[in-house]
Amino acid sequence: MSRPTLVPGWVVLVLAVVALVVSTAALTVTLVGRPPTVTPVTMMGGAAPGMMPGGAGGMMGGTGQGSTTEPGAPGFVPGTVASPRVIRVIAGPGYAFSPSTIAVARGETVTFLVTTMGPTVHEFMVGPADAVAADQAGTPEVADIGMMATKSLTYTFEGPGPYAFACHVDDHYEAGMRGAITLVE
Ligand SMILES: [Cu+2]
Repeated sequence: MSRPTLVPGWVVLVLAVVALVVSTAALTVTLVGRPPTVTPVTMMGGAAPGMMPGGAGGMMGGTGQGSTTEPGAPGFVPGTVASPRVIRVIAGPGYAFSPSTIAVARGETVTFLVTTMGPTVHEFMVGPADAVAADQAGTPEVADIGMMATKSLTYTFEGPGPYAFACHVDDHYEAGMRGAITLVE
């Protein structure tokens, strides 16, 4: 009884090894075939930060000016109340905004799309620098922006400036969670 069982056992083992080799080979082929697939994924990841100008342009397709150039640059189209220029801002991770300096044309209307990266909840306040620094009531802001959430705030820079933006959650501001707005004539 044991012999007949033993022999098929070896056969099964050999078959198992063969199957393993074949499947490994198949897996290797799959993996070898993967790089072209993996590369775009890597590119997407790498493009995420750089996506801001292009992404903003895409977002603006229907309602915005689609300008991806900076104020003062040739071809720049300032945002208007009817068609604000979209600027994407990343809050966090950590206590920082990216970008930390934003150039706007004097008088233009901008829609900030603020996305929180990381588990910490942030807010985005924009306005006259002194009001922003003091967390003055009535200063335009969007609050409670949770992880991967995006909130928008539209603001018209019609005053003399200087302008700034900040997050006043807990001690984020003191930790450096603030940014400057550069007014371009
Ligand atoms: Cu914050």
